[in-house]
Amino acid sequence: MLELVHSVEDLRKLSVEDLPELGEDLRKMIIDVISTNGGHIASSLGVVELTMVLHYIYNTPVDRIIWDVGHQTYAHKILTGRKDQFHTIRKHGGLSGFPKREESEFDTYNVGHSSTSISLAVGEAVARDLRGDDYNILAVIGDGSLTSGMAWEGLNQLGHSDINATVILNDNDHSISENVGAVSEYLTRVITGQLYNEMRTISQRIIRSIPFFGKILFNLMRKTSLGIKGVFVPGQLFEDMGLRYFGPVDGHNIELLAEVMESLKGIEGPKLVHVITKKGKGYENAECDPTRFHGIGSFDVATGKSPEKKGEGWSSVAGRTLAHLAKNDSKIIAITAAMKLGTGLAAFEEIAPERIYDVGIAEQHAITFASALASSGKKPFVLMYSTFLQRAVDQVIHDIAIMKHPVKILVDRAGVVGDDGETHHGMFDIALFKNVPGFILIAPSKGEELRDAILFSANYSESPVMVRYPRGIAADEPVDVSTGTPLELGKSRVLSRGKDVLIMAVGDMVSVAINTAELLKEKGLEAGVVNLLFLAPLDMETINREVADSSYSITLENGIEIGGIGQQITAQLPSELRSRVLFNGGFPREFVVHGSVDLLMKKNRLDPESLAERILSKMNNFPEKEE
Ligand SMILES: Cc1ncc(C[n+]2csc(CCOP(=O)(O)OP(=O)(O)O)c2C)c(N)n1
Repeated sequence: MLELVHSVEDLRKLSVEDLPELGEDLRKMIIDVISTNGGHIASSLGVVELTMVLHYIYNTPVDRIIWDVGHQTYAHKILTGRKDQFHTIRKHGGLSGFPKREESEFDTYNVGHSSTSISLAVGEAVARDLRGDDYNILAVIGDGSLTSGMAWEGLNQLGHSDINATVILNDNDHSISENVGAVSEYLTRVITGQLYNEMRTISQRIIRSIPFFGKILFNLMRKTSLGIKGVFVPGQLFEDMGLRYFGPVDGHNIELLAEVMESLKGIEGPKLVHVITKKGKGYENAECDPTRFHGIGSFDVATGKSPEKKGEGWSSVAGRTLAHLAKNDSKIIAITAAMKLGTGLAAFEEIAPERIYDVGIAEQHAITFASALASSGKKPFVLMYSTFLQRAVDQVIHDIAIMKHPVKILVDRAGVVGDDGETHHGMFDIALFKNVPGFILIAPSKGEELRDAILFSANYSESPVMVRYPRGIAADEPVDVSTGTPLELGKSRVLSRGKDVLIMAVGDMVSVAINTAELLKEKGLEAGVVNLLFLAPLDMETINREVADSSYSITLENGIEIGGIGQQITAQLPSELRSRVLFNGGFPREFVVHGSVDLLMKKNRLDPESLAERILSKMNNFPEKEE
């Protein structure tokens, strides 16, 4: 069936009866391509029917579908004219793994972070109404994304308005892991209470059919107590907030879904449709383990197995170290905002399940929650990806730094992350946090140093500490987390010395610096390497001394160059040494697109070969040659 469909117009030529077969074809294509390219397969498989029905019933792209997070849009991409490019998804130069306006007019907004869809829908609807236009606006949001405050801020405005917009709540009971919190429990009650509700609906009908008093009695019962209201209308919470609630609807029943969506077109005002789906639907391996198949690298379709990885990843080192420390230190508490597995906290959960808090997709809350724990004598560690920590900049400053609460923030996926692209690279954490007064900022260069930085953080209670580390492999062999030496506060490490060039590097760029120094050696230059390790406080004593001992210097960091630590170092050098800095190596002030980390490094001339070339050419053209 998919061979007949190149566009939404082709889709709309089919009959509803054709859609199940089309759904099968879509699933097959998604599984085939993602098993090679990797990606967010389980979420995308779960919304195949919903995606087909939305494009079938609504007049997209005039009607607007606003996807939340956007990781579930693979069927959407295939149906909206990108079938032939789908095999390029998440590859450099190919389709993005997330909606992207530059790619298609069907992609209403560029997204990747969760819980923005309702705010976007409200904003778009207000603009539409001010223009006097008339089209439908639909926000598709998952139950996981509904755990975020931002979603409720959007609902708060929407429910209090007469804006004509529809929220489609795609409820699969999962965030990345199983969903958590009171909202999730509420939705489960709505679903499991459905039968009960149906019985109550029958009794409502009977009450209402009593001549004259029936209607009064019914209204009285609806209004008197929340308990009674709750059983009359499932999703009463949303009704109470001013949205009309429809559902729960089986999200894999195409005919029913199509009927509901069609009838909604005639209903004005804010509405919420509660659609129940199964994450990973149609691919048994993903249905059985939706968490692993949430975001996955390449895998074998038949077995669902992923290729063995060599070495130990940074997240795993962080999680295991913390778990080890937690065994003997009951004050240690681990906090994640819906990223338990990604941040390596599975190890911690095994050891101290009562001291791990998954707060849902609530980065701001996670930070402020940790602040109060720290002020009450606990040792909270918040493990969060750099890109998602952007959500909580003010909480870091206002709720932690000003009061100097000794919260420890382990910033995972700092720097370029690869295939997820510009919404997910951790480019800004150094620039955002290096100047927050009182914060200690550490960038370990290898697995053992991460372990030691965590050990330092656990023992340090004078101020908050942030430790940043990248995505990928931290050590060839599993790091021994049972040992370690805490770092010395504010001390950089001189790894080698060279009279010609000094490379001062941050974190994972230290190994790049070492390789660059080797290449320079082949060209007859003596190059030294400093592992900066502490970005705040900076070890200016060591830096000044080493810069003075080399003719030229550069800095290297996996983050944005402007406002980065390199520029800060240059600014803090005594004026007579400042001119020795050839350049500050980092990413330009642009959003970095998706592609493998190696490729992105090369493209931005941050790999050893390019760096050696840049150093040599700068030296040759340097106006104020020293010596
Ligand atoms: C602000 C933010 N924090 C964390 C994430 C990582 N993340 C991506 S999808 C996801 C789970 C979303 O769950 P849900 O909305 O229910 O969608 P599902 O994958 O279950 O379809 C999370 C936590 C994110 N994209 N944005």
